[in-house]
Amino acid sequence: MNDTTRDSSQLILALSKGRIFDDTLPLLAAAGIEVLENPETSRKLILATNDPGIRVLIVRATDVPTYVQHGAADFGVAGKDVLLEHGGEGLYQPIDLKIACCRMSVAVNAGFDYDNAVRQGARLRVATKFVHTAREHFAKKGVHVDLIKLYGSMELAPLVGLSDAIVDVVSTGGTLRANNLVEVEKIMEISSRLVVNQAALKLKRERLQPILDAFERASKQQQ
Ligand code: PRT
Ligand code: MG
Repeated sequence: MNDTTRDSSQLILALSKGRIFDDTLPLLAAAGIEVLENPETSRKLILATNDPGIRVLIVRATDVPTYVQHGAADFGVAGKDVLLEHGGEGLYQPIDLKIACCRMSVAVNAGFDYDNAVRQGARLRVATKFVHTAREHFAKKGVHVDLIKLYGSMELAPLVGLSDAIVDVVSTGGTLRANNLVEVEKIMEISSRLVVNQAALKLKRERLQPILDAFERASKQQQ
């Protein structure tokens, strides 16, 4: 990146492709910002907007908090699931945007009696990408678990005997049903948050505040 990114009038927004990008577009529009390229068709990772002072970085969903924490991006949008795993260090989280909504749940094979296993004090093997959230959830319940860290396709783990249960985000429930899994416990509701680099919030407040205000108004109208 060139030196212009260190100019306090320049803003960098980190987004992931897919649902977060798509759901953030109307919020950007409310702030008068239009992204000039489509990340689904362009191979570019830094996208221009109609405002020469604002650019969009396309990164993996789980990497958004990291870019913002280190100031490589001034602000970003990330799911609560991702933020809980990251820990939120160096990040200011001013707005729940109420986009990309889903829930974090425990799911098992349709034939597995989860409640009984819990009652019996069985030690459960749980596969998940969300190890911090899962550890905390089962610790609160007093259930002993062996956590198996995966990076995707958690639904496969119980089907092939890798685990007794999974902790994953669910929206329609279609993926669970298609794999003969059932949701046995909801851990929490999930939505995406605006995250802002703490130093950028101070140094670039003048540029950031109108955008944060527009995001807040637009996300309230969407509810
Ligand atoms: O896909 P990638 O590995 O790059 O990363 P990611 O899965 O973290 O990113 P992405 O873009 O898929 O999700 C970004 C954010 O969207 C997540 O951090 C969540 O906060 C939120 N979100 C909302 C979801 C879903 N809904 C969702 N359904 N994230 C993932 N899913 C998955 C779910 O785990 C299941 O495997 O989509 C699949 C289909 O869900 P059903 O229930 O509709 O069938
Ligand atoms: Mg995904």
